[in-house]
Amino acid sequence: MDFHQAPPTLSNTFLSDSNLKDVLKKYVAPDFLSTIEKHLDHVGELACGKWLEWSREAEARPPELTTFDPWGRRIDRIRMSEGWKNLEAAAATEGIVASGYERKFGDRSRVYQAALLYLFHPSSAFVSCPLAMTDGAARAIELYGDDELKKNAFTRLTSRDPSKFWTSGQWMTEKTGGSDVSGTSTIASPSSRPIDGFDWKLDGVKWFTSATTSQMAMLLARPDGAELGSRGLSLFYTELRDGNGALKNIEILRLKDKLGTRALATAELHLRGTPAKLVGSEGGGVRKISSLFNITRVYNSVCATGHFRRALDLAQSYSRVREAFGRRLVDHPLHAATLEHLEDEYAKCLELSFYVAHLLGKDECGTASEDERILLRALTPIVKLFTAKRCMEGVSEVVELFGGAGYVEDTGIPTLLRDAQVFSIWEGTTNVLSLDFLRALEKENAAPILLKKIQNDFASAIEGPAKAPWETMQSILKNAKGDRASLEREARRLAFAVAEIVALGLRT
Ligand code: MFK
Repeated sequence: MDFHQAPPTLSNTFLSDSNLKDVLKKYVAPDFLSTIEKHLDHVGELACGKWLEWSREAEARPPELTTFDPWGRRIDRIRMSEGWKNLEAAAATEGIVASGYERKFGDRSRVYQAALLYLFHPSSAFVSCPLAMTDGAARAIELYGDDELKKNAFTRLTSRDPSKFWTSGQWMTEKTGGSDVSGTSTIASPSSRPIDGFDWKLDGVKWFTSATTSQMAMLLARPDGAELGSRGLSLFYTELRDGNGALKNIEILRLKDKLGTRALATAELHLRGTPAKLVGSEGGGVRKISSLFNITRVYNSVCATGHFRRALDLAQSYSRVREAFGRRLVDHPLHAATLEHLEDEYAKCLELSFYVAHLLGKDECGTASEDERILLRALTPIVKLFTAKRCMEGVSEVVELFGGAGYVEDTGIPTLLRDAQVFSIWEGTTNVLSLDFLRALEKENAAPILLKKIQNDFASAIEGPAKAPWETMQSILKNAKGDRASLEREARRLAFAVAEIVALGLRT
């Protein structure tokens, strides 16, 4: 008789996730918890139903760029799948960005939002990417925008109404560099004919722009005559299209052919006199846009953790239906131990990302202590780099746990691996973030605060499971005093040691 292997299955991704429920209990008071859980139950159902179908459709129909109409007129139109559009609308309706700004649950609103995002991301075909930038743009406008930006753009970015909801791009990367933006050659000059307050025009090429179908973007450019290097950059706001949907003095040079995130339109853009507004005063562009990328880094962490969870759910499910050597995979001690190890790594990601989301919510609501504000600054690069790497390693292991099936495209497992690779690249690579952690130690004098937090709150962890990373951290900090080059060489080891200590401390 013919043998057919049973596929892995998913059920309500909230109800089946006891880890998520436990971490929520840590941060959310019981009176809020029941309201939040009701919504998450609904979202968990969508994530294994309609959203999953739409995300598959979005993956199967990647964006297509049409550069010219049949008569040779330049149109630069990107066709997105229905699945993608439906997912964007659903994200608005469920308030994935809005929940962070309505602040219905006070300083716990970011924790609630993190739970929504964590459930949404793995069934979103990376609609989570424009959402991250949208949220970051809303935060930058909240901090630096004028009344007009707050009234119009901010309201749209945080809307629950799909017909009003806007997403935002974040254009930093140019050919000269993505990590190092000091060579940015996009020039901003005062416009001789400003329209609707767009009193600057931009000229240059942006080399990587994710979610080019967004309605607006926040970007770095150099006002004509400003100093060279990153200090001469300012933060600008632009709206991409006019009332007829035509791009405003922007040409799409091409869509990127990427390893993963294939449902997401990532483009090279030529700005040719694109109308823009300055956000805040001139200068300080990198500092201002850091308010945006510190949000996207938290999003990246939550999404990487959700992505890891999805891969594990599938591997767990498969281990219960697949038999080999006369037993289910899960009944093989080594297979079970491998899964348990991955569950441990995932649990660290979950602890870290929700802790940082919790600090973010407190910071934004003005309830964070000075120590917590500094911990948020120092741990944002840490949680981003740690979750990205652990997710990628974990998903790679999951591919192997599926055997040959994990290597076959239409099982959907290879997509998980290709997509996981991006988490450690965009929004700061592992090395850039390790150095950003050093920046936080130096600029904010974060080391004593971090050490105090660890010694006070994680004492049993550093005497137990986190003993080794604790010793690593102490020896790096002690040996590198005064020698910048050796500290930089050790920055990555230091960052992972800190991540391990905090994650294990939160778990212990
Ligand atoms: C599913 C989830 C999806 C996630 C969204 C994906 C969207 C993808 C789109 C993209 O990938 S957009 C590109 C993302 N690019 C980056 O993240 C840039 C990575 N490079 C860095 O982070 C570099 O470290 C940096 C560009 C910041 C280096 O710039 P500089 O100008 O050489 O750094 P400098 O001089 O140390 O800092 C300039 C100012 O910014 C200083 O403030 P002051 O002007 O007040 O002195 C710094 O303190 C401040 N700053 C830098 N990083 C900061 C920060 N402030 C707070 N937090 C930070 N992280």
